Amino acid sequence: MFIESFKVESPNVKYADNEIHSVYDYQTTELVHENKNGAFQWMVKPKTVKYEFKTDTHVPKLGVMLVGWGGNNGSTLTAGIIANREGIAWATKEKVQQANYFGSLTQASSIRVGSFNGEEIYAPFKSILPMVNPEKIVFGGWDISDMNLADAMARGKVLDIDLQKQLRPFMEHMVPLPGIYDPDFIAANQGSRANHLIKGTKKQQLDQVIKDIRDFKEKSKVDKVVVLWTANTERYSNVVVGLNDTTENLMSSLDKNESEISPSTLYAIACVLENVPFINGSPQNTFVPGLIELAINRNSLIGGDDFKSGQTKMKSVLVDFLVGAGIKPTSIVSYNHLGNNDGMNLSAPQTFRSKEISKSNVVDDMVASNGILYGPGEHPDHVVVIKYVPYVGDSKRAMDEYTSEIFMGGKNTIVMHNTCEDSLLAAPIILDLVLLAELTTRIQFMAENEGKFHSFHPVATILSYLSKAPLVPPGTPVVNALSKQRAMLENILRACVGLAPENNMILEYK
Ligand code: NAI
Ligand code: DG6
Repeated sequence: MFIESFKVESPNVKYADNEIHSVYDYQTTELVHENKNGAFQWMVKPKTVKYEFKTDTHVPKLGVMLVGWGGNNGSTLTAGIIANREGIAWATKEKVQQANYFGSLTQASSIRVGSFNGEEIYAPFKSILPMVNPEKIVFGGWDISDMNLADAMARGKVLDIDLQKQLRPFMEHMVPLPGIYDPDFIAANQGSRANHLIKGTKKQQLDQVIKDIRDFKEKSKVDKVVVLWTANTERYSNVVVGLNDTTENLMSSLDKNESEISPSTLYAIACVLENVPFINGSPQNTFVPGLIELAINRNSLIGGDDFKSGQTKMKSVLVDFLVGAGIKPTSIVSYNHLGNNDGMNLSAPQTFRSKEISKSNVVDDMVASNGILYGPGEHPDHVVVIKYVPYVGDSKRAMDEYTSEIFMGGKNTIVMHNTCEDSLLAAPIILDLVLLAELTTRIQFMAENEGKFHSFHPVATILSYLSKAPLVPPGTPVVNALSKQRAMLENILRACVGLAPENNMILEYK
């Protein structure tokens, strides 16, 4: 059964006018190893830590600024939200289609809240805590192409034409702000669309982005802004001692107009200085060490990297299943071809390399979790190929072959073929990222020995479910397995309303 909303009744939860306060017992373990009479022994000690959470329930008017607003993802997301807001329906060759939020964790998925009369009861994911309504978001952003969003939507060739016609009047007046362009960081084939640029030195470009954020906030009368990079994939920046390894060096390199500071890093510095959450939806190393240090010192949220939309999402489910079932993946080969502007940009070796890195590291935690299957340092062969095929446009083809070793030397080969509009997978993920980033800035918590409330670590691991290569604070485990990432996010939000983690034991019926 599905219910629309719920409220928790418990001595551990108080719903006040402006906040939800919860007291929560976190059940965890402490590991120690001992040498007893010459024998090495691991001891696992269960422990309970009391936490308190408080969530500000005042939902702000949210502004979202997209870097690369006029791209396929940016224009598709904007169009999709307007279509939902306006209740637009359009004719396809099969039926009359209604706007929806399919593919969005926050808007279109559910959580289990319990059972009633022998039936499982589910509620919308977004009903756990008050979240921004997507239809109230004010969109803005930058692009190095001056095309308005209606024309950009047409250029993207993602949405049905009847829908585009209805959306055009809502999008024609939306024109991105000029963007920071550095041809050294993206493919040369992008030069022809770069006609809308912030001029000047790197410092002047940074100052302009800061001014843009302030002006947007003022003009659109929003309470909060979140910025998200959905612009072209850049090449990696070189991380060099003295250049960008510390905040001091990064800021002094900025003053020296050092060429190795990428456009994405400039936008991110601007956001951190303005205390505006910044999310990187592409694979490049925008978050160089000096920037991470700046974000930590200023307690300003950063999250990324690279949207986890299709092939990688499937990989982080399938490999988790195989390794969890005691089956040993030994070779993973992932091809994809696509014909949109992202594909064209990725046809250059340097930008492809950024994507290859983020697509390749996604099974490491699952492999490392099973020392029965894999010896120390052992890893499956893992190859990623991306080809640009203009004809298929945004309709990406992804082909994967997983070969595994099974019982008694047998081999098991699974082959998958997925065809799907790339931007229709990415757009709802962008929405989730901005909504969850905003929500997490309203949550404060403390452990029993901490004495005062604080926010989450500014490096937002809570967004991992949506990222191919989750950015984590130094010394923190990276989790790629999709089910674990979702459970982490859901269980933290449940803790904020005093609900135990979903453990699927259903002991009541055993
Ligand atoms: P796109 O090429 O259609 O859009 C990118 C936009 O960014 C373009 O309009 C371009 O003019 C603009 N741009 C480039 N550099 C800029 C800068 N420095 N400042 C402002 N604007 C700039 O690409 P699409 O398909 O929208 O993808 C965007 C990004 O998202 C790419 O990096 C892609 O790899 C990444 N991504 C996409 C996924 C998907 O499923 N669609 C999944 C994972 C990541
Ligand atoms: C080709 O791989 C283009 C990329 O931008 C991907 O579409 C994107 O990274 C999505 O990757 P995945 O692995 O999440 O489907």
